[in-house]
Amino acid sequence: MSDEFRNHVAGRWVHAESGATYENRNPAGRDDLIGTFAASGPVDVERAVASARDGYEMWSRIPAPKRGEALKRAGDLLVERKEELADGMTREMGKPLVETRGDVQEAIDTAYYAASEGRRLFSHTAPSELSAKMGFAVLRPAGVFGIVTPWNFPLAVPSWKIFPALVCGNAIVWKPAQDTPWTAVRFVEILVEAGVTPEAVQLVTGFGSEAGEPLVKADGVTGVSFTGSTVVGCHIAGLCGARGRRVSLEMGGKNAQLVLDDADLGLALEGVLWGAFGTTGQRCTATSRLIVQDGVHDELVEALVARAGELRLGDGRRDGTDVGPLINEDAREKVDKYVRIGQNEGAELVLGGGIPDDDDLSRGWFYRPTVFVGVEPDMRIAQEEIFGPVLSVLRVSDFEEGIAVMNGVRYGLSSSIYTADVGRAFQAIERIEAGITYVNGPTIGAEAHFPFGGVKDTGNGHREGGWPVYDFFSDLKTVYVDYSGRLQKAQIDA
Ligand code: UN1
Repeated sequence: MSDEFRNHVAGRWVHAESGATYENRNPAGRDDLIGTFAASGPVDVERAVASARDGYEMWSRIPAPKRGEALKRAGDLLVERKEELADGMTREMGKPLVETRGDVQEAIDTAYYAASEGRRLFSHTAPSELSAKMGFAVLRPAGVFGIVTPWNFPLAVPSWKIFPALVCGNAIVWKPAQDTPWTAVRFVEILVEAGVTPEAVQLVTGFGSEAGEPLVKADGVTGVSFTGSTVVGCHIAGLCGARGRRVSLEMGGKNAQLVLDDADLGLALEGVLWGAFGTTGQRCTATSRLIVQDGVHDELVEALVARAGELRLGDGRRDGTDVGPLINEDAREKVDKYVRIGQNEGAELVLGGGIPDDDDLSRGWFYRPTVFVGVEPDMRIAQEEIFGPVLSVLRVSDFEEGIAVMNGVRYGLSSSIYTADVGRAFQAIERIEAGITYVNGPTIGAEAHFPFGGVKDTGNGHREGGWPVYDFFSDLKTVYVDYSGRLQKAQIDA
């Protein structure tokens, strides 16, 4: 007997209208069935959005500081259940417990930040050009937001969207990735238990084409916040554009770590191991290119191959596991396809490049940490997002070439430079085309209270995290108060 999980619609836990369900299994061992989940369709989405409109009416009238208090309680519940959530999340998507604990912690940090934002939600005021007149702007709740999220950070990434949306007074309809519905059910339970108006939090699980797309198109949706691939994100943006809806997109990456001759190589090595193989390379911030200056190239590559070859693949719930499985069969096929592409392009495979043959890994979607050297900037493995444990190493002769290679891709999310030269570091900060640059740190490690997002094909100009996200989830109203007692004409009487 496995557990059966439902949608959260109109304040109740309900089956999909059609009764359809789907199974979700552990990617580290496919005979471990986590449960069955609602395979939602357009009718479920329509009901959820209709109820969310009511939820919005109720929740938006609660003063923002009080909304913040509910989020504070949600943060406290996440603290209490951290271990249980981390364990379930690892079972559901595979990354080691140390990482899923970090995922929960990121949601806790976001909860507390958003909770305190209930007492700020600052806006601007400025002097009027006329006397006895005042102007200021206020943030207002905007409506109902469609939230569409990925499986690689099943709690952290949704929390970046849902906590800010809620503290701003909106209702949400959430379509989580089909591979991580368990975490979504648990998160919604926590939000309701913490005191968020139940109708302000609607959950419809299932597949993109059957539930995600109807959500983006549904009447009554004010805007959409999406994290996922660039192809899907641009499709969603088209649907939103045609309907005049706001949309925040967090999409692909091809992040690079640049190591100059004067870098601390030990530090650079630790950084690339964590950046490339953490979360099995399944992060939008993962290091998928290592760009190394001539003078230290061979030494760094040799150490990298030795260390990466020692990483222990396995079930993330088992002690000692460094790298978990890929999320599913399609993901593993995609990674393997790119490895063949890299070989055909003439890159040299120096580590991994296949499915491990150990018996106890055969039930999961494991893939060996893989390193290519001799990669040229125009090869597909240097240009396209692979989303797996595959690192492409590129050799450059100097800083200028390093920056050119770094910027020579369509994406621009995260980036990193290792150098002891402060001037070079600041030049890199100025010239790297990315939303995030780390100096002497890996490409991963974003913190909840700083803006997160990318340039070029990674995003559409919005940011999550930090302070800017509260503007996305609010409407801005400008207020003029004329207390002169006479008609004053702006621009004319001035
Ligand atoms: C993502 O990969 O979708 O900086 C988000 C990091 C994490 C967030 C990653 N804190 O890698």
